[in-house]
Amino acid sequence: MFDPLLEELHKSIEVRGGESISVPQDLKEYQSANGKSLIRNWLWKVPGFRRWRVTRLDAGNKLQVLNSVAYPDYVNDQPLMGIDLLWFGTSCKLVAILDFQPLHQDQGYFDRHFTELQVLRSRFPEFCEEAKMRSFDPDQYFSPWLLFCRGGIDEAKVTLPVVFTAFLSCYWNLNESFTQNSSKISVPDVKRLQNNYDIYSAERDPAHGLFCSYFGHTWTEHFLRNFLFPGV
Ligand code: BLA
Repeated sequence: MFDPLLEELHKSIEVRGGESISVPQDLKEYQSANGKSLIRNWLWKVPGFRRWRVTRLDAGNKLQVLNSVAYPDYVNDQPLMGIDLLWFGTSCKLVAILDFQPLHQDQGYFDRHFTELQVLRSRFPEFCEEAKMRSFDPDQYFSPWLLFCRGGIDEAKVTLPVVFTAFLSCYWNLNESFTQNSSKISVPDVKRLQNNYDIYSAERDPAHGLFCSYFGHTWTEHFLRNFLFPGV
């Protein structure tokens, strides 16, 4: 389901000078004991970013996932880029979340970094669902303009590809607008806030149980600590 989007993401990273970093074999690709689920992970070193991770989970008809987080360099206080796309094939349900994940919730920060995302969101009413969150707190590391859709096949096949391209382009524009003087949060504070994102996300991650059931507790802990949230 998400392979064309995965390819688009990787191409857009490569075009901007991204270089793939080697991932340890047991994290790069790992199969569930019953052979029905495969998880693949990529790491990129992209100019302007200290880390960019990408995950693709293929659990057949049950579940397809594309997940990615980009962490800007510590000299840059811009939001992280977060993407979580899930397709539950048996019930034909899409859950898609794309956001510029803010380090702070204050108005000045939003004014500096979220003008374009605000405009983008207004173009896609299907992705303007109110963020009713069960695991996360919408006021921590999510923006008021996150693109959130709980939909079906039409949203997955027709709207999502358009939203995805526009969203990526909007995030690249933001990153390209960065100049040495534009960051208002100090380097140690950006570092602390980015690491807190990892700590917060590791505690709340709604996929934890799912990973344990597919890949076992030991591998899941290794994956969370060493790949998804190394700042923990
Ligand atoms: C929800 N994400 C979910 C859910 C699952 C995953 C199973 C619950 C689905 C549902 O609510 O119906 C799955 N998350 C994953 C998987 C990975 C993962 C497989 O991280 C693999 C790496 N989540 C993110 C990022 C964002 C994010 C970067 O990892 C930000 C864009 C958002 N996921 C997010 C939100 C929800 C969610 C907001 C709804 C959670 C809630 O209801 O509180």
